[in-house]
Amino acid sequence: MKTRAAVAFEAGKPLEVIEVDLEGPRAGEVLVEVMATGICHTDAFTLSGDDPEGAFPAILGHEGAGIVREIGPGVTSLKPGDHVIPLYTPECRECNFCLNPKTNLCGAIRETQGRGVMPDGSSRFSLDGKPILHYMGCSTFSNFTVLPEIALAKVRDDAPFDKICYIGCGVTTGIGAVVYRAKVEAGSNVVVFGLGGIGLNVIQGARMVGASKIIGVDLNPDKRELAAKFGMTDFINPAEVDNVVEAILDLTGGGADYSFECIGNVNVMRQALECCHKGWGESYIIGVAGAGQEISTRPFQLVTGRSWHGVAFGGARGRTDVPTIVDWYMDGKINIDDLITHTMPLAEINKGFDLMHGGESIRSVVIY
Ligand code: NAD
Ligand code: DAO
Ligand code: ZN
Repeated sequence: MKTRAAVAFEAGKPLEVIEVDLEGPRAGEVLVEVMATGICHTDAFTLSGDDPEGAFPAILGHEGAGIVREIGPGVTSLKPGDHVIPLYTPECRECNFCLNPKTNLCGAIRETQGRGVMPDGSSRFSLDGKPILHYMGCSTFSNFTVLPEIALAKVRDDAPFDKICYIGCGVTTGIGAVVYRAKVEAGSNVVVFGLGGIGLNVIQGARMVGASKIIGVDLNPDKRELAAKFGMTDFINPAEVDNVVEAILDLTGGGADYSFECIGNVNVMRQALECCHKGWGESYIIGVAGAGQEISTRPFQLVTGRSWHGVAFGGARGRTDVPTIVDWYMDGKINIDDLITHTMPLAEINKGFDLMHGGESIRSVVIY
């Protein structure tokens, strides 16, 4: 079939919205009509050429929601008409990662997904007979896409696509880090570095579990108002204090129970560890640092009971946990609407990237 898609032909160039060829689903695969997709920093990172795994031409996009239109042989858990959210972190429920309760990183299709192809090693997208690569196993910047069955979460069919697409990455990454990975207890002190599309979701996750103090740290004072609406109780602008770590130790009476780095800055990662309470404070790295960068601290920080962790996709097991997060949204337990600051048709997708680079949007969503 033909489908309209925004194709990344080259690093550093705008996407081109054109018609491409899409082969139907093979065994274990599913054809999905994408109804809406968010535009995330990771798409921009790959498009910039800085992503060591980035390859071109490719159809980017990994934060979508849509409807199953056709299933390939052997697919048993989905049928045409089902509403789904694509998962860049799949859940096969059989590999040694999925069988270990300590992780949400499924290993079943990791190698081919990283190369931009389906599990059988080939691409379903092409133009003039030449393959176009998939991206993060999702390629939601195409109106129709093909995914493995294990990379789709089936969700309720009364949830709006233009909001729940954000659960495909940002919402789950932030809220999940609090709920599934750190398992923050009610009454905890939480510090969130970076109040963007991820950090604001960490904040609302912390509020949801009943954290008592939720401190937001951001260089941009304009983030204060929105973060307060999502549950932030205190704000620190690093440019206005002598020492961020000291300021947090003072505010918390000794340090954070939990901290989350949501920027991708290795210097801030160190601050996030060192603002933790001696004896028990836990720091979680969510931000993705540039290729080749390294973190450092004095080992005595760890000897004295602080611990350093990282988390991908909020520690969520997509097929199991994503439907629950959709329920939280539909039940009014979490706010997505106020984070979606801009919407646009596919033809204007490059505008969404410009808004992100200009710091003007939290999330732009393309509605097909
Ligand atoms: P964003 O740009 O919307 O937000 C970053 C915020 O950090 C901005 O508000 C900015 O003002 C602030 N900031 C920048 N430098 C700062 C500093 N030195 N001190 C304090 N504040 C500072 O980004 P986002 O979409 O929220 O993404 C955050 C990070 O999370 C990115 O690195 C992204 O790649 C990563 N990410 C990780 C996962 C995962 O699973 N681990 C998933 C999605 C995104
Ligand atoms: O299993 O080795 C692996 C890779 C898992 C991918 C997790 C990616 C998380 C961070 C990237 C940002 C996502 C938008
Ligand atoms: Zn698995």
